[in-house]
This record gives sequence, structure tokens and C-alpha cells, in this order.
Amino acid sequence: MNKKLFAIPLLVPAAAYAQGNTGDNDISRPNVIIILSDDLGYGDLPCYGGLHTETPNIDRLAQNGTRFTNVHTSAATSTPSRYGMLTGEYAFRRPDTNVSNGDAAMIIRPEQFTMADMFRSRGYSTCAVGKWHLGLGDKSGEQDWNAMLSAGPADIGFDYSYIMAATSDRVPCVFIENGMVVSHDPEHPIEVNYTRNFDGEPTGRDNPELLKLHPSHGHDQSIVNGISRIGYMKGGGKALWTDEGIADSIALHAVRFIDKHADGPFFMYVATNDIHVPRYPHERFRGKSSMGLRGEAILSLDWTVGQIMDALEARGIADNTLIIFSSDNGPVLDDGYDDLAEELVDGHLPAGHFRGGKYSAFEGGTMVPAIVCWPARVKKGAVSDALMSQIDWLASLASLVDARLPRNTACDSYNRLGNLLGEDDTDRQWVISMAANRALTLRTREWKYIEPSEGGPMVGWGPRIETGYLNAPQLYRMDVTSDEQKNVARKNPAVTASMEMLMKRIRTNDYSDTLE
Ligand code: NG6
Ligand code: CA
Repeated sequence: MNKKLFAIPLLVPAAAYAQGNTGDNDISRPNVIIILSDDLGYGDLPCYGGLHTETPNIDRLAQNGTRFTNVHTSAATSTPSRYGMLTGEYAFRRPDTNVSNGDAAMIIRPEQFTMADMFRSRGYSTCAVGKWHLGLGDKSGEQDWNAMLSAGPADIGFDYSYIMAATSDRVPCVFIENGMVVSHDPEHPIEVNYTRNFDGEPTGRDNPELLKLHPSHGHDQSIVNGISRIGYMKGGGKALWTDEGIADSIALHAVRFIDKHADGPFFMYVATNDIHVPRYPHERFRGKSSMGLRGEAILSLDWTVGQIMDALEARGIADNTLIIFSSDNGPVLDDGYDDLAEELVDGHLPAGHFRGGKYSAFEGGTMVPAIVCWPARVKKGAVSDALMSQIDWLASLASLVDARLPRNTACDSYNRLGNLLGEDDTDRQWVISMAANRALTLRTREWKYIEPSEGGPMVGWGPRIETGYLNAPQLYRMDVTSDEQKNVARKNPAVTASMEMLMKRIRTNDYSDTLE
């Protein structure tokens, strides 16, 4: 094993050969839609064994495409995971990529090359709709939310954007369209502060009588729409969102973009708010899942997918549109609100049979559902078990549309297009991911190595999730069971050492002596 790990030449960075290996070019330049759900676990959907919900639209997507059972995100939380997916660079290379607040400055620098830039370089119209969580404006805490924001998705390749600044549990609770707050209300100018409240403004901590959904941990600052959030905000007036309407707004703007660009080609990144907390979906989903609000948020997510699929069909462009559906990180039940997610779970396993969940170094943190549907090319009703990482989507899609990645960009993204289209079942040689404490994990088909790190065995602030952190190396056999129960690091010192060495090389980006 030890030998094998190093006998394989390490993969070549994408920029070196992004043009190669595009395979058959019959259908060039399909429309591409990435639907990225939030905190949806590997086991949450019925087509992955989930209980207590029905998701006919996502089922339809899986029936019309290929379902993947071994896809990892590059991080176990949103900001670093999205950063990796959109830039093709691991977030661990940048210290400022932890879960960001709503007043964080743009994390992806305007000069950085992104997936949107890549599609644009091939004449695609590009757009981002939904959760952003990658910072806005030039300086943290200094944005003027009542004027055009100084930096945003337009600076990194998105022609159109309709986004939430961060998460729905973080202020400001408004949508932002092309850099301007939607329905901005001059009578109620918006102010945001993550350290202190504005005089006289109620909070979840002091005014629980104003709440329709109560926090279970954190989330006790400004109240918007009867739900207290992280951070303080003042004003907003008619610009403030209602949580019940978020999925509808996202779907509406996604469908509008499809309608406008039906002549294609277009690239759309739709990042849903579902199923992140606070889970408070539209009335029409209420009472429709025995799991309560978390189950209903899954129904709302499914509805969104249905809206997008229906719009493509209505426009006659479903056949040549490549949809990738996935999630940004693993699942969590109680993530800070009393929504009865734990109480009502009733045998449902959000992370499937994997250990841990959102935030974890264990597989539950980064193993996510992934479905690829492209009727013109991708096999229908197929399942692929190939070991894959979302970090490769950029280079793979670049290869698909024949885009050239500028030198020294997307350095961690490899062209695995065959994998993505379900035409090649070979594994990525290794997959690297980052837990919430920034500990790295390294997976191969046979093994998983978790580097030593600080932090207790359980998430410390509320969610009941095993972290997988240990102040010693961990090594698990993944080909026999994937349950990460038995740490065999001491019994297999050679494998442990070789994985540790490989991780070190990936971290320092030093592949020099392995390339022939
Ligand atoms: C945590 C929040 C959690 C969630 C997470 C980010 C508290 C107590 N918890 O800090 O609710 O917002 O950040 O989630 O504040 S993510 O999916 O966007 O990464
Ligand atoms: Ca998330």
C-alpha cells in the first residue's frame, strides 16, 4: 500500500492540460447549472436511503441522470467548501476562509480566476442565485448597504447575481441583486454590526416574547421576521426577507435567468438556503413531513429543483443542460434553533452510515449526495461509486467546454470530466478535505488519514456531532467498512507515514519529485 501510494504519479494540475481529454465534442457548450444545497447530508434524500420525506423532483433528476455515492466536498463548512468549488483552490491555502459573517469583505479576490470566469471565457452568460457566503465589498464591517456594494460576484465573473450575503441565520437579512439591496427602503436605511447592538433594537436574548422560532444556542441577536440571528442590524423595512419566501425568491430568479438566456449557453450557480437553519419554509410545506421543519425544508429544496427542471423543459432546453446537484457540507440536526430536528428524526440517518456530520473530520462532514443529469450525454438511472471531489468540477467543466485555464489558476482542480459524466469509474487517487477546525483529512479508496489536531471529541458549542479530532494520527480502513470506528494508525505505521507525507506535499503543493 505504502509503495502503491507513491508509485502512482501525482495528478497534474489542471492548468497544465485543461485543453486535453475533452472526449467527444458532439455536444459542445451545454448549459450548465450547479444546484448546491446547504447542509444536506449524504443520507438525507430518499434516493440515498433517507426516510420521512418524498422528493419526486430530485428522484426524477437521479432517474434521468447518474447518482454518485462517493463525492466529497473540500471542506465541512460552507465558506471554505464554496471557495474551493468556485476557485479550484483548497481553502486551506488561505487563512481567511472560515465560515464568514454577513459583513465579511470579498474573500475571492477580483483578480482570482473562478468557475464563472471560465464559463464567460467561452461566451456563456453566467449567474449566481441564492446563498453567497463568500464576502462582499472591499472591507469587512465597512460596507454601505444603502448604496452599490464596492465588490461582489460581478467582479469574479458572474454577469448577474441575486444573492443573500451570508447565511439566513446571519444579518443583513436582505437579497442583493447586482450589488444593490433589493427593494431598498430609503425610509429604513440598513446598518449592520457584528459586535454591538444598535440602541433600542430588540434582540432574541432580551425579547424572546417577539420570537416565533427560538434559538437553542447562539442566534440570539437581532430579530428579523420573528427569528433572531447572528449579528445586529437596524432598518431594512420592506427590503427585509421573510424566511417563508426565501426558496420562492431563489427559484423565481433562477427561472427568470433561464427564461432570459434560453438561447444559451448559460452557467447558473444556484445555491439554495434549504436546508440550513433557521428552517422556516413556506406554509405549503408545513405538516408534510413527520420530521417537522427540517423535513419540510427538504421538501422545499425538492420543490426548487422541480421549478428549475420544469423551466428547462418548458423552454425545450432540458436535453442539453447539464445539471449538477449536490451539497456544500454534511448534515446537522440542531444547529442553533429549537426546530425539533433531533426529536423528530425517528430513525432517519442524515449522514447515512457515515460517522460525524457537518463540521467533522469524519466522513459525515464532507461526504455528500451528488447527481449529474444531462439527458443528451449522461447515462440515465446509473450509479457511480468513483471517489471524487468537488474541487475538480472547475477543471472538468473547463475541459467540457474547451476553456483554457490561465497559468497558475485553479491549481488544485484536476480534469476528471469522465468521472463527472459517469463515463469513467476510476477513483481519484486521493481526496483531501478540511474540517471546521481546519484539520485536514486524506482519503484514498482504501484508507482515510486524519491529521492530529486540537479540539474535543464533540462539537463544542451545541450541535451534537462527533468531530473526529484527536491529538494523534488517525488511520481508518475504508475498503472493508467505511465506518471509521477503529483507528489502525499504530498498527500500520508505514501507511500512516506515507499518508502523512502525501498530505504534507499536497499542503505545500510540492509535487516536483513525483512528476516524471
Ligand atoms: C455556526 C452557526 C451555525 C451555522 C454555521 C455555518 C452558531 C452557534 N452556529 O457558527 O448555525 O450558521 O456557523 O454554517 O452561531 S454553514 O453551513 O454556512 O457553514
Ligand atoms: Ca452549509
